[in-house]
Amino acid sequence: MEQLNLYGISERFRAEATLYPDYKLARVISQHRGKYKVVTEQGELWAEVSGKLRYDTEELAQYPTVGDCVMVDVQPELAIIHQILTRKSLFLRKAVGTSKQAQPVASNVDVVFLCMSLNQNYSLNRMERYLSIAWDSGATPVIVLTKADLCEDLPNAISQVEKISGFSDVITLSMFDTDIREKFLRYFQKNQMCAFIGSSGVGKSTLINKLLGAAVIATQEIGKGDKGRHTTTAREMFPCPLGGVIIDTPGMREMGVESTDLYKTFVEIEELAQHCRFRDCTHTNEPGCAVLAAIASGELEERRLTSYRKLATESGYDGLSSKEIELKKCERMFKDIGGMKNARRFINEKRK
Ligand SMILES: Nc1nc2c(ncn2[C@@H]2O[C@H](COP(=O)(O)OP(=O)(O)OP(=O)(O)O)[C@@H](O)[C@H]2O)c(=O)[nH]1
Ligand SMILES: [Mg+2]
Ligand SMILES: [Zn+2]
Repeated sequence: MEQLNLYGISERFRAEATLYPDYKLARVISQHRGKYKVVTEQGELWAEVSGKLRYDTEELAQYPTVGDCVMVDVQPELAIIHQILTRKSLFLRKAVGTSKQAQPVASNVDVVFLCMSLNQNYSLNRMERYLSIAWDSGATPVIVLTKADLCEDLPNAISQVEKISGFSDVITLSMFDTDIREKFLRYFQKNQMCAFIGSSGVGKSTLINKLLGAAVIATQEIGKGDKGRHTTTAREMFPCPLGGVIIDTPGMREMGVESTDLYKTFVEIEELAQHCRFRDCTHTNEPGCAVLAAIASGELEERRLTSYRKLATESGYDGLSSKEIELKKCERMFKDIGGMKNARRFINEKRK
């Protein structure tokens, strides 16, 4: 049972699990294109959804996601997921491409840390939008201001944010601080799940590594300046030595905020990207990248990809060059996560 305990399974889930005596309780800790990594009392295993669950499932949102407690049948090399236990919360985002279906991002989150850096990423409007959906999602939002070392007028920046923070706490930090863990201690409790969201490059993974007390997650190389790239490409869950569990998420784009402007301007790249092996493909050096393959075959001009990347950067990964694009991105993100309210209503109906 020890391994599983690290991943914070509350009594409520353990009680529900007893309804399925033929299966073992497990938690989904990461997701890689249709395959899941789950942790059971015996340790980590790859898992797949059972044929029946797949057949019975009409909506993407009903598929397992990071944070889910699931009932599995453990086979020698693989676990088969037969049942998802009732979700406490669910973050949804709209799927990339033509399908309008909402896709689950993370489930059962208690506290969501809304991260914004105190340099180019700073935007009060965006934080207001973050807050409005986070509250709506059922998780408790906490504002995290990163890269304090790069801020020229820190007292002013903080006081501006405090004016819009409402009921949320505001934490200000720099990766060079020595008291980071102390600042977060109160949010990490046994069986509690925390998720970090925010634009790419604001320092989410850097911060999580500090909280974990080790460089567990890869972070952007300092001075690499390639801001269009996402360092974190998959949602992943880590047991936190301070108590509870942490979910790291990739930056804005993965949260369903890819710009419609980009989509319309670079239709052919967006189309090609649907055929990349990895759904978070950055078209830089990934195997099975359809965009790079198209360049190699002459179907797509390299100049086109260069231009696409440049605009992607400008339209919100880190900078704020176009307020309008940023606004749209936020609206989308919040609409997606707002789907949570419906999910909760559905769950409550089901319980009655
Ligand atoms: N100066 C300064 N740089 C920081 C700070 N925190 C993070 N960085 C740097 O910012 C860059 C991005 O950090 P990451 O932790 O990879 O950012 P992320 O939010 O996880 O980005 P994605 O995974 O792409 O969403 C890295 O080069 C970090 O070293 C900070 O407090 N001060
Ligand atoms: Mg990251
Ligand atoms: Zn690609």
